[in-house]
Amino acid sequence: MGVVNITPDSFSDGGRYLDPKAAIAHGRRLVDEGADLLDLGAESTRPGAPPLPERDELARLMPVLEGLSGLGVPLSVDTRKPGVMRAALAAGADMINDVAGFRSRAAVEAVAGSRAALVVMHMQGDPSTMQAAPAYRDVVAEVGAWLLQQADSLRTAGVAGPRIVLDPGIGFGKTVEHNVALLQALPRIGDATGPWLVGLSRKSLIGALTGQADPARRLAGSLAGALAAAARGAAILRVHDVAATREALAVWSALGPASRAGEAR
Ligand code: HH2
Repeated sequence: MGVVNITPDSFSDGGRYLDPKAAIAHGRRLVDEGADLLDLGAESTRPGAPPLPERDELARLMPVLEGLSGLGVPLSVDTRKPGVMRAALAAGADMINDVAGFRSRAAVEAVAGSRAALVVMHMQGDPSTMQAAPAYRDVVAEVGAWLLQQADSLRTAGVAGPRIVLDPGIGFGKTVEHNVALLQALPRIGDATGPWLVGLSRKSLIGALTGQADPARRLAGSLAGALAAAARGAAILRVHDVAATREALAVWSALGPASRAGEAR
């Protein structure tokens, strides 16, 4: 999943693709590089980000969603707002990615009657305060239970199970230790077994593990993280650097995990 941030303030590429033409060109480039789907986001959810009015989010998103339709890959829309979900679905979005995990009744109602895939992501709190003091008794059990509860409420509203994708929400109300515990628990987080989307590309987790302060220079760490997530069964990797991730995955999958190499002997 290639990331297209149509924002002035995203943590790693804010401002580069705010112009719709630049965002559309970037989306096309990511598909040329091998993205299987694109995730379009018009509101930054970086720690401390202020909320964006719905009309501003729509004004950024819709020209890019329209400009990238017909490209031959599914389009995901990263939004927390029911009104944006409805408009995106009406314009043909194939997936709705809600970093708030469809917490509100209005969000569930906005998507239930569609045929789109739905990403349920876990976040403790909201972006303006989530990194202030994240706390859990047992992060793996709590995140897993919350994701299953949200998936249940979508199913109760009529969403077929195979439409639902789960995401532990790396960096969303979590310390480095919380993020590591969740990634190490994959492919099973508590009682939840996926399918999993993992987004760790360029995040502060990678900065903390490598000492690399500049998000734009966290490629090597992000690739290692992507391979670790793939090895643990992630179905979708949400990444900024599609070509490099494709190359890393090609080598990793040709060489195979140790257990498969053992079987072949
Ligand atoms: N991470 C970000 C945004 N959306 N969606 C899912 N499902 N999972 C993630 O891990 C995830 C996400 C943050 O990354 P980015 O879009 O690059 O930054 P920003 O929120 O500053 O625009």
